Amino acid sequence: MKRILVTGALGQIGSELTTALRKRYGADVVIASDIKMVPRDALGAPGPFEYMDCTNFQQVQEVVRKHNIGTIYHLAAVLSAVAEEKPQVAWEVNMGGLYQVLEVARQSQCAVFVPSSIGAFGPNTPRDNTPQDTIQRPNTMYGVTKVAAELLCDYYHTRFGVDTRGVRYPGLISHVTPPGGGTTDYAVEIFYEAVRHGRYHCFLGGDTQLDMMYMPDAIKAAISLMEADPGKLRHRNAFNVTAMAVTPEILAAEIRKHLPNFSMDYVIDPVRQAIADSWPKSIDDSAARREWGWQPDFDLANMTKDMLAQLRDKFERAKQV
Ligand code: NAD
Ligand code: AKB
Repeated sequence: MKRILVTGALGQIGSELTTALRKRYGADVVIASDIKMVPRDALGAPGPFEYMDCTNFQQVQEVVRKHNIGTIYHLAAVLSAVAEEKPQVAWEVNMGGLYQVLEVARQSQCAVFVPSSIGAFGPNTPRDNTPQDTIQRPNTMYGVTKVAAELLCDYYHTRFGVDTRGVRYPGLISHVTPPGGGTTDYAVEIFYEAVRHGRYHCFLGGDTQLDMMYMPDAIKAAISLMEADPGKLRHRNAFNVTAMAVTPEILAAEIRKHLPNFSMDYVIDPVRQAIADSWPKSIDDSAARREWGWQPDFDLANMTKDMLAQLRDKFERAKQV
């Protein structure tokens, strides 16, 4: 039986995607992998784990052969803020890692899911309701790797028949694993700080608008796209997907409906502000809706309610340990 490999499985998305895949297909069917070692209880549903550096062809090949892998969810990457600090490392991991994964996938006939990002757009892209097919000239190393990754995945599909698929995620909001160094991390930190301290120092300006999505929808998008009828997919790499467009002020106002004393001030980080200012304010995900039935379950109101409840529980449980 063909199994599923998740790279970068201990990250913000991987930790929840691995759990969801194990619940859907069976714990032994899903192999988690990362360059970090797995801490006890890191993944909600336990199962096999491999230490694997995605930039190392031999390691990826061995894991794929050993476990008879048929599908790879390739999540290992360096995110936007860290990529600006360490552009050489970002290129090596985001492009070098993807190349090795695609080469192994070509040889072993695996399907591959690769997430792109709103970071694949740049300052010349139309910023409102950004179309699926439009100008992509990002001015960040993260963006350069994301556009190149979309193109490389298209190439492996048309040239070698590898079943590559991907979405352009917006900022992802979640409560299981903290984000790994992106520009949209503020939208997660704001919830942690609101619940723990009742205040937050935001590193983006209050009116900086970016698209966001709650993690259960991000997981749903990845699995639905990989299960979609390939005959219906015109845009494989990568589909715009979104759930809500928010600013720090809008998020703070929504949080105040539950925590009226919550306060926020600003300590702007010029690097992350410049990155955010080069990204779309909102994106058009009608191609995903049309081609594989994409639709988010969470809007701003029900995401905020759930995030706050989940974090309260999480901190309560931590106190009892
Ligand atoms: P993350 O930073 O939380 O996790 C990445 C994981 O990759 C980490 O656990 C890290 O240890 C691992 N990793 C790093 N280098 C590796 C290597 N050489 N070999 C194997 N593993 C390695 O990232 P994430 O937020 O889970 O993002 C996953 C993917 O989704 C990335 O491609 C990212 O660009 C994309 N994405 C994320 C978001 C978001 O808001 N989280 C939004 C858009 C796109
Ligand atoms: C980041 O901010 O780098 C990510 C992304 C939107 O790609 N969250």
